[in-house]
Amino acid sequence: MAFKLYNAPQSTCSQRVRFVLNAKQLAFDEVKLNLLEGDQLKPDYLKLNPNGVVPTLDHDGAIVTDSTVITEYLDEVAPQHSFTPESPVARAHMRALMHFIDEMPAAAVRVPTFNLAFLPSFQKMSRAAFVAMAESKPLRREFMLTMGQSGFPKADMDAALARLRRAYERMDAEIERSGGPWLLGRDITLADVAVMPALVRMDDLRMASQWQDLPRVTTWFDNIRALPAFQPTYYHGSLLSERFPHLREKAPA
Ligand SMILES: N[C@@H](CCC(=O)N[C@@H](CS)C(=O)NCC(=O)O)C(=O)O
Repeated sequence: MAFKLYNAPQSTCSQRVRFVLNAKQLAFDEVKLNLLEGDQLKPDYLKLNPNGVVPTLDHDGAIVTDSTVITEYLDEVAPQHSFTPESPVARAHMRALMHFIDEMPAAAVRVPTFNLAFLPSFQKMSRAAFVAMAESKPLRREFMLTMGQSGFPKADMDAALARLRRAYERMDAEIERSGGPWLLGRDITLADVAVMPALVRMDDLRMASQWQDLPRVTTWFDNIRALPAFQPTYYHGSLLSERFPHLREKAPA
């Protein structure tokens, strides 16, 4: 089996897929796209992924898109070190959590990410270049235009942080219900992998204090970072603070 992953080092969705590939010890070629330069919007890439986003997996010529779909696909074609529970009820619970994660923390984390990390790059662009870039995005056009070149207003930032907080609380409740240490209990599942990058991102943006009063979540975070697949997934350049020096200079208020 030959795997080629079109992705970006710092992309949270890509990090989910890299984690599963690494945990299953599946060798893969990595094609790194520069998202700020628009590699994901080039015609050849749009033929693979018409959404103009990463990641995209090429498995022996078969193209699979969307990170949660890719991680489920990998668990089907390479069942070693399974991330999917045996029982259909537990599987359904895992998938429901994955939908919640995509709708809540994975979506909300884009607001602090763009405001704190990417905005300075967009502010250097002319208005016309920025609007053209935003309008060329199949999936994120409105998101980019709403952010604009002055960034999301405080109300949007506060709302995103509140949504993230509710996600940490949901994690805490799931771990308490299952008995932990993972969301669904004794074994790590794709739901844990799905939420991992949002917490890594918030930690990187120095906002881990948001879950410090939830010891089940702090233990979960320590546990996932201690797994052997974590380091190869988060190779140097995968954290925004490694890529954008301004993030190292001061912690957000
Ligand atoms: N639901 C998709 C979302 C993919 C997505 O939003 N990818 C981001 C990086 S994490 C991206 O490629 N953004 C490029 C852009 O906004 O132009 C998935 O999970 O694969």
